[in-house]
Order: sequence, then structure tokens, then C-alpha cells
Amino acid sequence: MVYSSKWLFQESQKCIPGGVNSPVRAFGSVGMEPIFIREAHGAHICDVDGRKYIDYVLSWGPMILGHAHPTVVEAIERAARAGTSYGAPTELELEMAGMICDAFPAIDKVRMVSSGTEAAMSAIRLARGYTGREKILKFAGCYHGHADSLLVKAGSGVATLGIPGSPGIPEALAALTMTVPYNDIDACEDTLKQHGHDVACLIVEPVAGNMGVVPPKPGFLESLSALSRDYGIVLIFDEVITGFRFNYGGFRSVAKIYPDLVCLGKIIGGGLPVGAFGGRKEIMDMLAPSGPVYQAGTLSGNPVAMAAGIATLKILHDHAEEYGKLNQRTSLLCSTLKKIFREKGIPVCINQVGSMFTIFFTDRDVHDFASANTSDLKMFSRYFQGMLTRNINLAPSQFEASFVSLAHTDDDIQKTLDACKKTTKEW
Ligand code: HOZ
Repeated sequence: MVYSSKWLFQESQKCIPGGVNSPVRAFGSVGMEPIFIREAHGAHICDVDGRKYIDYVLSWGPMILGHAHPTVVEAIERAARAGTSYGAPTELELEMAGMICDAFPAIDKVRMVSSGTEAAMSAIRLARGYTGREKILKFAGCYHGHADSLLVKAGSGVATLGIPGSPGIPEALAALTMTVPYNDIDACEDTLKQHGHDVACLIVEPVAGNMGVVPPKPGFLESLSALSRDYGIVLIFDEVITGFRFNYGGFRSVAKIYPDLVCLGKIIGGGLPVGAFGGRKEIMDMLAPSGPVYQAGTLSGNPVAMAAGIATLKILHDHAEEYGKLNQRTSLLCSTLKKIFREKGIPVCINQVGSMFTIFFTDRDVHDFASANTSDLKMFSRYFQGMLTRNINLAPSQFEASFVSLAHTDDDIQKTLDACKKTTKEW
């Protein structure tokens, strides 16, 4: 029996809240119902209705090699045949930790967890435990997973649903989270002048990806680093999306900045549920069992997930020159998209960093959450629908990033540009 996406969504809503296991997948903000996926290979994803799309969601970032890469699948199969979980340490965890420490100069020690949310949540607890302070500072529109302290003025699904936070988070806890606009170093400085000595950590996406893609202004991250040092604040770079995305390691443009902690996820799991947080030895050694800050997980460092992640990282390491081609291919895609919109007189701001990009339907420069919100969401929906109809699967929300993988070919890029021409022709 072959079920349609429509039928599966109806049935799913009876037993899964909203019919999905993560809100943005419901396609609510783009006025559609979700496509249910049957399988995916390389740059292409197929739904249960028999349609094949060029995929720019890529599982929200992890599939940088493309879907079902044979080497990764083989590593998963081999690991699974040896047992899927032991709840005891393995050699694979050591190998993964070594690879991460080698790739990130700021990371002396790393702890594996099962998601990016868990990584950020644990990093915050560690920063609080290390400093003995309770307040945290984040940037409006940045998203660091859905832990209680972090769902304040958050991006991603929270921005997509247009809500400021979430019921269920104690006010007393939310009050400890302060927010300032992304890229606004003056606002950050002012806030720290008042509260700096009570702030445990400053958490930031070095390239924001959850209010759509927003690059840091020159000097922004360097200034954050200096401010953190002045006030004895733990600086956390959330590289869940950006880690291994632009080059083998962290966001290269800030190579001279050493954050105290780094959160990772997505690519390091090769498509399996993995997160990690790591950093300076002195801070990491505060974690149990070396130190008093408690953090644990039955599936942390899971052998199958480690095998998928290691296989992915090895390929990236051994073909690091491919990053340049990937970033160039994405630049070509974005510059030609810009041209198509310009010729049609449709104002857009396309933010692209390496192989991630977002199209904002605005005549403004998008540099923070307020300017991201100037985008015409109706236009975005219309564009999304037009592209999906033409078999191009983009991130189904204005406040997310789309990604290009190493499996995307020139032909895929050309087909995407043709679809854009056809979509905007009707406008
Ligand atoms: N919030 C995730 C992307 N930033 C979406 C995850 C999902 O729906 O799979």
C-alpha cells in the first residue's frame, strides 16, 4: 500500500502533535502541508507521492556530503552489526574527540551528546557552574536549541511561529536571559556595563543561521571576545550549523578568536543524532566525573552515530579542497538568483556565507533580527510554493538557512535557476 503525503499528514495529526516531530516541518508558515519523504540520495529527495526534488534543506544542515553517501552508510552498517548501543566507552568516541580537538584550536576537551539542543543547554550549565553566575546574554534571532534558558527572542521555529518565547518556561528563569540585537556591539557593551559581572556566558552563532542567514559584521565577534575577557564571561560559539560547514573546522574568518566553549552538532553526526560541546581544559574539567557540574546521557557517544560522524569528517578532511568549490558553486547560485530577481524588479537581499544562504524579500540590508523581519513573508511563501512545485526543496521558513552539498552538480544549480526564472515569470 502506498500512502500519499496528504493521507499520512491527516493520520499523523491524530497521534503526533501537529502531525510532525519538529514544528517547522509542518510547512505551516508557507501555507502548505508537508511532503512526506520516502528516500533521499545525493542532492535529491523523493516524497511518497513519487516526486523528486533538488534538496536544499539537507536535513537542516548535516548532509554536507549529500544523502546516503555510500561510505557513511557502510560505516553505519558495520557499526550496527557490532551492536547499536553499549552505555560504555568505545574507541570510536576517542577517535571522534581527537578529530574535533584537532580541527578546533579552541577545544582542548570535548563531551559528546545527542543533539545541538543538548550541547547548548549543557554548555550554559557548565558556564554557570564555572563562573558561579546566573545571567546569560544571547542575541535576538539566534537560536541555540529549545532548552528553557535559550527560548527567549529565539530564531528558527520560534520566529517562524511568530512567538516571543514559550509557555512552560518559568518567568524567573527567562528573566536570567538577556538579549541584544545581533551585530550590535554598542548594545552589548551597554548591557554588560550594567550586568557584566553577573553574566555567566555570552552565546552567539558566529554566522547566524536561524533568523535566515545573517553574517557577522567585521569586528563584531572580535569585540565580543574582548568584552567577554574584560568581564570574565565565558564566550560560547554555537557552531552547531557552522561547524565543518565552510571549511574543515570552525568558522575560519574568526580563526584568531578563541571562544571558551564551542557547541557542535549536525555535520559531526553525519545525519545521525549527535551534538558535542568542548573548549578550554580548565572549564571542561568542571564536568562530572572530573568536576561538580553534572551532565550525562545514555546515548551520548553512541557507536553508530560516532561511526557516521567519523566517516563524514574523514571524507571532509581528505577532500578539504572541495570546500572551495562548494562555496563557489553556492556563490554562483546566489549571484545568479539575485540577477533574476533584479531583472524582474523584485527587491531581495540574499545573504550567503559559504554554502548556506537565505533569500529575504526586502530592499533592506539584513544584518539582525529586526531587519530580517522586514522581509515580505507572503512573497517568501509564494516563492517557496513556486519552487516546490518545480521540484526545488528550500527551507520552508523565512527564518532558516538553505544549504548546498558536495553532491549538488552544476546541472542541479542550473535547474534551480531555471525554476526561479519560471516561478518569478508569473509575478
Ligand atoms: N529548528 C530546526 C532547524 N533550525 C528544524 C529541525 C527540524 O524540523 O528537523
